[in-house]
Amino acid sequence: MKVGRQVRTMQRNWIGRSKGVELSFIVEGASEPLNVFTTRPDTLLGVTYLAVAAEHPLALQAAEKNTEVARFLEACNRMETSEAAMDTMEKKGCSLGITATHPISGEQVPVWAANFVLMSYGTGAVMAVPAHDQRDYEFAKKNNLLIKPVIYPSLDEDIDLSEAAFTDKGVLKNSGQFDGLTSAQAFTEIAHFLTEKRLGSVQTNYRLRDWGVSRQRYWGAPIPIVNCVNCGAVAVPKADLPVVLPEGVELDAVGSPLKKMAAFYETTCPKCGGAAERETDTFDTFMESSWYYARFTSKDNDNVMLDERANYWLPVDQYIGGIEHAILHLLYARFFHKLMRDEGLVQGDEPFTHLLTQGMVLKDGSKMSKSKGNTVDPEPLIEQYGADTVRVFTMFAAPPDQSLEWVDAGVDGASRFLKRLWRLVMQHVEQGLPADDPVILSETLKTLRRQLHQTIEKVSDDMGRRRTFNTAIAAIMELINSLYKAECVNEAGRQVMQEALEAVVLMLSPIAPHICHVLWHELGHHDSIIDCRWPVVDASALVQQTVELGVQVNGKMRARIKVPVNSEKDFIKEAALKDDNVQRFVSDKTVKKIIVVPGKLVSIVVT
Ligand code: ANZ
Ligand code: ZN
Repeated sequence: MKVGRQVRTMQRNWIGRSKGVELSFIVEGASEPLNVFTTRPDTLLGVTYLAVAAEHPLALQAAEKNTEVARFLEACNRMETSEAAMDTMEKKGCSLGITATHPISGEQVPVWAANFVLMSYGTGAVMAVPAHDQRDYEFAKKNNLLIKPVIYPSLDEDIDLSEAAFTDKGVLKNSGQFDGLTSAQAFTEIAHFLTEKRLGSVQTNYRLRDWGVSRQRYWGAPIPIVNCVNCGAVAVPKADLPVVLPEGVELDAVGSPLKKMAAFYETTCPKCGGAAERETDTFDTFMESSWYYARFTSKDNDNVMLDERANYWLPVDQYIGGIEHAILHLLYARFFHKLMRDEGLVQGDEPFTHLLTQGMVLKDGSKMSKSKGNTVDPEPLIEQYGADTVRVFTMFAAPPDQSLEWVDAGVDGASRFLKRLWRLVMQHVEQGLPADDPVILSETLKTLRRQLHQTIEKVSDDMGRRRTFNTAIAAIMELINSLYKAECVNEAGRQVMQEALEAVVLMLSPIAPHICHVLWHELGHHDSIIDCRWPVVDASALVQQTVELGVQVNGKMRARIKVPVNSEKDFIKEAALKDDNVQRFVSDKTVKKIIVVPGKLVSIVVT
């Protein structure tokens, strides 16, 4: 899956928008009805019990009178309640000894407490439909609870509930007035029925929890709020901003040291002037990392968060980060950007245009990490080979979105490559720079020039669009091989060599800036390479001037000839017959027929 789509899916799941119905079951003797949230109101007539979270008020109430319930809740308190843990742990429960009235059938259904119900989602209670929900099914089997099927693939098909629940949508049965409706129709009809009876309503729930942005820590941006007993939370007036944290703080104690620094927190209320306290919590670091990219555009402005430069630069063209940021950081940054948009600080809807999630650097197959002590410090390598070499090596080792196995020996290869380029430039400039008088290029030089411009085309695409720097470097390496082999002795040859070396140095300069800067000057320039334009593809150089054709005599390949593109057929026939090797097979025979397959083949038939 493309990363962009993958990240969007992860964010969508994280937000977890879910449309369902919230409905009430009346509990005999309880002051409040028991509310549940369901995404499958079509299964309502299949409800055979209700399950509440261990922290649910009904469970707590039952525990007061029932020691078994109390013990169960106690055990639940000790369990991990992360959703991941919930999925795999054993489903346990305990009857609360009470029943609730089914809103449609009027039947009494037992109420249980269960460890798989989250207090923090929906209403903290579920209507259990063991015939159509696998979790409810397992729980019902284990606790001998009723399983009542109400959804079937069609009216004349049966379902098999001996092994598992039937979780697909389908057609309703055993559901009284709703029999025969499809699941989708029943969603609407049952929601309507419950709304009319004031027993329920359509609800949209989100898995996403509120983002608590404050932390009880010293490090972090101060929250510019003053807490006043009379006025509540009051914003620090603009004139008093920024609130600056005290320095020289002792960080050894538990809890925030700010709470112990009266000099920091004792203040007066901006509203009523009474004694008040400054907020001692600071912002979560995610808070600032959610908009730093925007602040970069206006970093020297002390009066506002962002000025008009933000709209000039934003959105960020290319954002790079690890996949571990797919959800929290990237989602918060998007929220924050929309907040800034609504406040009129930025114009666009999204902070980043493209996302590249970089791979990991591996050493001996495992992730480099400080705790494992298997990290490589690039400093000694930079010391030994220079930063350019280390950069070429890293960029060449793998495409940026894949993991890279760090092999020290690879640095040597990168070093040899740069030295090769260095020698090629030096050999060339030793003979003085070529003049730029007009010249006629031989076929060989035209071919070389074609490879040069094909390389510019490929490298531009690899770097600019595909972001595969490794294949860009590989293409430059191939070009350098060809330049070594080429005999560029005459004026025309030296001009092509000059053009090629300039392009190579320009293309390599983002990756090996130092050496390229020097080579650029060696090639006769006085400006800085960093200010120079990227090389441009000469479309006319890409046109293949000659084409190679195979020549067969009586079906056997005997030669390959080169002819100018768009040659006349007669010219091609003549060229084929003139070839030395072809002559050996035709000279003493009679040519019966010559067939030319344009761009491919000449076939000669002799007897
Ligand atoms: C009855 C039912 C029948 C359900 C059926 C599903 C299938 P999403 O899509 O994630 O929103 N549920 C509701 N609140 C819960 C809680 N606090 N803890 C654990 N589970 C809870 O899931 C909604 C479904 O998850 C709800 O729909 C409910 O089970 C359960 F054939 O209700 B359903
Ligand atoms: Zn006040």
